[in-house]
Amino acid sequence: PRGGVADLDQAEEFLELFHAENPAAGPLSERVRWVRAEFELTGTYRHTSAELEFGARVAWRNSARCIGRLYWRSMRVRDLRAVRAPAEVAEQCVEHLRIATNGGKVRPLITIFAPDAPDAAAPRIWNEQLIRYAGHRLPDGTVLGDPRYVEFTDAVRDLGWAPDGAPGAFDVLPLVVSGRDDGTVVHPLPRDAVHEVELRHPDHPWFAELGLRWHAVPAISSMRLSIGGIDYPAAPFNGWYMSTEIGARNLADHDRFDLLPTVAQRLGLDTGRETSLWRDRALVEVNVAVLHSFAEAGVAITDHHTESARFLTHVEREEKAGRTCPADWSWIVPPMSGGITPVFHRYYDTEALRPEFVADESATR
Ligand code: HEM
Ligand code: NRG
Repeated sequence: PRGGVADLDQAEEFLELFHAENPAAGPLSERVRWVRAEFELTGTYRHTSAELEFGARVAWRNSARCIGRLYWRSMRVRDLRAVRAPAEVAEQCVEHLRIATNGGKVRPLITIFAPDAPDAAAPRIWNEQLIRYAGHRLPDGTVLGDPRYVEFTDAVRDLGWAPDGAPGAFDVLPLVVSGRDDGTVVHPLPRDAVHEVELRHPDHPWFAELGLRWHAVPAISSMRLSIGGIDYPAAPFNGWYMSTEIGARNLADHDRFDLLPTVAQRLGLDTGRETSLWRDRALVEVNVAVLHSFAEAGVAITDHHTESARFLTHVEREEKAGRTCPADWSWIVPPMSGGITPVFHRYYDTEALRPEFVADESATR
């Protein structure tokens, strides 16, 4: 439900889960009585810090598309529910990146800003992730940078932003945050808050000449966190990258950086016929370069074989704990070498569970 009206049924369902998994938290019935009364008076209720922390971690545990859930208990939660003003939200997103980056030893982290409430709308972060590269539409119709963000780049230009110097392929976009009554701020990210890795290949010196790089921390900022009927539209979170996200999608997709033809050509492969498997061979080398470069730079990253095995360990642990683990096969199976990872060879429970992260427009609109 939108417009700040919390849902009492969802609140009770969440409190039952919280007390079942946290027996030390005291009696459920008292807490439910309190929340009902608070709800009657104010139309909403306030999570305790322990409920908020648990709710955020379980929302990760319930993310059916995420292969990285083995460490769901270890995520740090920054309780910034008192922060609502757009400029302060932007500042705290920068602080989030600094804490999460941790000099390359990336820490899973979520920062939770003010929720929707009957008397006040939550702040909105317009960026899909805290760090993304601009897509500049050039006069000849081609795109310099990440084509996925052409529209967003045009929108922030309309708000007065421009890249430092001439447009490039890896210009970090500014944060855009708005509040219902406090307007919209455009907040460039300080350089030192954006850790990046320059990409090289262990066996091909020419690879470095391509001038490729990627940011160390994937921090999704466009999903609404929903806990016990309360909506937190501004709740950016991060873990670390799995190499295929960068090497097999961001740099490889035809509608993203589209690098396979370039790399295949530099490898001297026959791009004239599909049966040479030039795409597949180039794809492997791009992924080798991503893993090699992150490791050399001391930045945390995981590969799709390791992560697939970990994920099955996670599913097993969840079953031992008496829980089902919702998983979406089409997202869990990595975008390369699917059949040689163990996650390919089975089916998963698909029933959605709450608390959850929701990718609907309500996080940004
Ligand atoms: C999706 C890995 C941490 C929540 C994904 C995907 C991968 C992944 C590979 C699929 C992405 C895609 O295909 O675009 C990891 C790894 C982590 C991690 C290696 C390391 C710790 C987290 C954390 C959260 C999270 C901390 C939330 C607290 C999600 C969600 C999605 C997702 C909600 C679906 C995103 C969407 O619908 O676009 N993750 N993840 N993950 N992950 Fe994780
Ligand atoms: N594929 C996206 C990121 C999606 C989430 N992946 C994670 N999340 N690893 C990309 O930027 O390539 N995480 O919280 O670590």
